[in-house]
Amino acid sequence: MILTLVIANKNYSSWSFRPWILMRHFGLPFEEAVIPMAQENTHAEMLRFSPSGKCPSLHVGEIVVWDSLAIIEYVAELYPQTAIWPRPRAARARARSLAAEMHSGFGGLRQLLPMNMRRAVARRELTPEASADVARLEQAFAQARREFGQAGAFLFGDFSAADAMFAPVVNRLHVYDVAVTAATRAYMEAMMALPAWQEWRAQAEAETWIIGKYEAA
Ligand SMILES: N[C@@H](CCC(=O)N[C@@H](CS)C(=O)NCC(=O)O)C(=O)O
Repeated sequence: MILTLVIANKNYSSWSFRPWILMRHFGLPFEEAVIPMAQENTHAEMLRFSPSGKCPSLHVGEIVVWDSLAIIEYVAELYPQTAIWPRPRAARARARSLAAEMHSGFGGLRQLLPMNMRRAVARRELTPEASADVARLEQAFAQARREFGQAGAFLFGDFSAADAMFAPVVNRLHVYDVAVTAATRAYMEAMMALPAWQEWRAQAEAETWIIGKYEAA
């Protein structure tokens, strides 16, 4: 069984980063294909792989799964021996709640601070909406770590799907030099030290596509 993950630019595609870091971290074998964004044929190319016309999508034989969270759930089903979601039910419920909250929310932060893996660290002033998102993020991180994460450095102790969903947010907090608590910073450092993170980042840095709207100072 070959899994093929179709993703967009590693430098910019936050939605692609989530399933990719999850699958790579857990050592799940997959092939990948990259469709660069903002090209003349981007939409047509993306439509060839997913009816949503977006990346990421996962292809397993005849099965096509699109949307980051659906891909993560599909992979969790495919590899039940791997603790992709935390094992204890209460922790798993919280992890899924946080993943869903990330998937549907934090628009102020996402709009102001686009993921940009190779951006040099430089502060950007936050809008009130982005500030409110950062406050909620820090509250959610602290609460998960306090209640479920004491045994490790991640939200639920060991790295899980919840951390994968927040990986792009960690990049944003870092490269836009957002002021965060020491506890959030420690969590960010643990995320950025992951071999899978380092690998994605190195490959993002090697890309030559530049998308102006995501690069504005
Ligand atoms: N809700 C979707 C969002 C997917 C999405 O918006 N992907 C972007 C790339 S990060 C995309 O494919 N945009 C289309 C384009 O750039 O033409 C998910 O979670 O996967």
